[in-house]
Amino acid sequence: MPKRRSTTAYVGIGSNLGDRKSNIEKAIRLVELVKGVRLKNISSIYETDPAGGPKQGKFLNGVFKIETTLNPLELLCEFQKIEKHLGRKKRIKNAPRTIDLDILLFGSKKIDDKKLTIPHPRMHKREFVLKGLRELRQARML
Ligand code: PH2
Ligand code: MG
Ligand code: MG
Repeated sequence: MPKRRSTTAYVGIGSNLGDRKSNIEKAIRLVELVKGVRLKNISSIYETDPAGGPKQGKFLNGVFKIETTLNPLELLCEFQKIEKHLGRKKRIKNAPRTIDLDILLFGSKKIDDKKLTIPHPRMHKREFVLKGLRELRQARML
């Protein structure tokens, strides 16, 4: 089989239901097990006020960097499996969630699909995402 090219992608991770820290740790471990995904670096995890949606608890949020040979929809599918495995039930917009894995950037790709928009349409407005991305970029220069 021909070798697939690998792409650098950045992913937002968040939790505001149950044991948030444990949910994030478990999700990261599951991401590391996905074939075709290599975890490169993780930002600090921040506690953040919920943006939008109904009244709900604070989030823990972070950003991580991967190299992947999957395409964006394959990656989305793997992340949805992990979200489901960790007990995420409803797919209601902005509802509280045990775990949320959002593809923020996928190489320099722009995607506007029913299932997936890249760059993530709200990433520029979310300070915790920008902070995490900045942190990962700085780490790369050390
Ligand atoms: N995610 C949302 C909606 N609101 N607020 C914070 N602080 N962190 C999130 O990850 C978040 C949110 C929808 O995915
Ligand atoms: Mg999200
Ligand atoms: Mg999501």
